[in-house]
Amino acid sequence: MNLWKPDNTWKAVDVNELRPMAYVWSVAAADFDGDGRTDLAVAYTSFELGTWRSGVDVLLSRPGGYWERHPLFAAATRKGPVALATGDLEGNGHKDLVAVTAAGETLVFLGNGKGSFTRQKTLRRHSPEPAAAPMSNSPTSTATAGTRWWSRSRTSLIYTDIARPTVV
Ligand SMILES: [Ca+2]
Ligand SMILES: [Ca+2]
Repeated sequence: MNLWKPDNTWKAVDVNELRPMAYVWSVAAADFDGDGRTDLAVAYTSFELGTWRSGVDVLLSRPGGYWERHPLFAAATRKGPVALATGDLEGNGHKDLVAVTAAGETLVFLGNGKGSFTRQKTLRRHSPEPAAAPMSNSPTSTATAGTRWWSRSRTSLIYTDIARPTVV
């Protein structure tokens, strides 16, 4: 991570709280717990103890250059979250998180402003599929073509609704 300094240079610092043996696909930065310090959300795929897992960790910034790691989501798959964005989806002043998985699913996590999130289970379908068709939230499942289309459509909606999404 690179920190901007007053003399217009960058200072590279290590984030030791990242998972070992993990690929980091995406990072989103915002103050998730309202303490004035910018926190991080990290989408990763790890290979620990012989098992592939994908997920999202929230790293809350603490004084002294430390980060408090809070696992937010994990699944035993390599097709988990690969992209993250943050914004206030319902306008309650608390930063929320949106993750898009390699399987084309959209995961929405609503923040409580104190560093915790609740996963939004029910997403409104915006596809030509019958309304009665079940929509899976499992990142290990195979999404139908209609679901993929919906996810992409919803993702672009989110990206355009948020004034300045933080996407890396
Ligand atoms: Ca914070
Ligand atoms: Ca919110």
